[in-house]
Amino acid sequence: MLFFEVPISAFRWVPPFAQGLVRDLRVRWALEEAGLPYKVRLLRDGEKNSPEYRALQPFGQVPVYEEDGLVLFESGAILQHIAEKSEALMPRDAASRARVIAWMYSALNTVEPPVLNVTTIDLFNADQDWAKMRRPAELAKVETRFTALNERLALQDYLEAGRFTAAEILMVTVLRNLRHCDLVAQYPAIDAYMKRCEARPAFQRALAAQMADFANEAA
Ligand SMILES: N[C@@H](CCC(=O)N[C@@H](CS)C(=O)NCC(=O)O)C(=O)O
Repeated sequence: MLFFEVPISAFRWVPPFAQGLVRDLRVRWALEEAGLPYKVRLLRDGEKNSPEYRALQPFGQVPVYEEDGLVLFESGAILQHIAEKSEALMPRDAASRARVIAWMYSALNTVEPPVLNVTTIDLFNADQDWAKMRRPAELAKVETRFTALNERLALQDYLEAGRFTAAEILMVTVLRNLRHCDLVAQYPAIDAYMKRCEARPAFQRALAAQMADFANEAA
């Protein structure tokens, strides 16, 4: 059990389209679910590219998680580490645990790439000719994944172990990247799953904390 506040890194401010999506949200949510205290190291402009920060996160990204001499980057790895500490996020049974980890990879490796391709087109390149031509194919890839995920979630409330786990945090934060469009709403089981997970008090606290940091900076 951790009795001290672990530092995590986050951006001091991002534009509104990214607020509520930045990946430190995953870590905040996991720590909230686990009941572990944390404090946030808010990066100043340009600080992500400083040698000091690059020593912690080689790509200059957020989040970084620090705990008693251990420095971790990659939100998936951080979540797995936190989940190993807390049964709230990971079942103890070895087979279930392995399958939760499989779903964590699946969120990051199978679902997130096509989702981000559509998001990148919609949010940054919507006016470009290449984006208009490319979008239907990228959308089709998301639809293929969502059809399968929807079938699974029509049978069960959670991805694995019959309960909320760290896999939900990754899957839901991936799905949130599509909040600018109605794609998730077209898949009733995914939509209900997302709402079920986002209704959790731990998520609400994590989201409010991230948004409060941006609001403080803007004030
Ligand atoms: N795979 C990394 C991705 C981290 C990432 O892309 N973070 C974004 C914020 S959500 C970032 O720091 N972007 C700034 C940059 O890449 O320079 C993870 O999951 O931690």
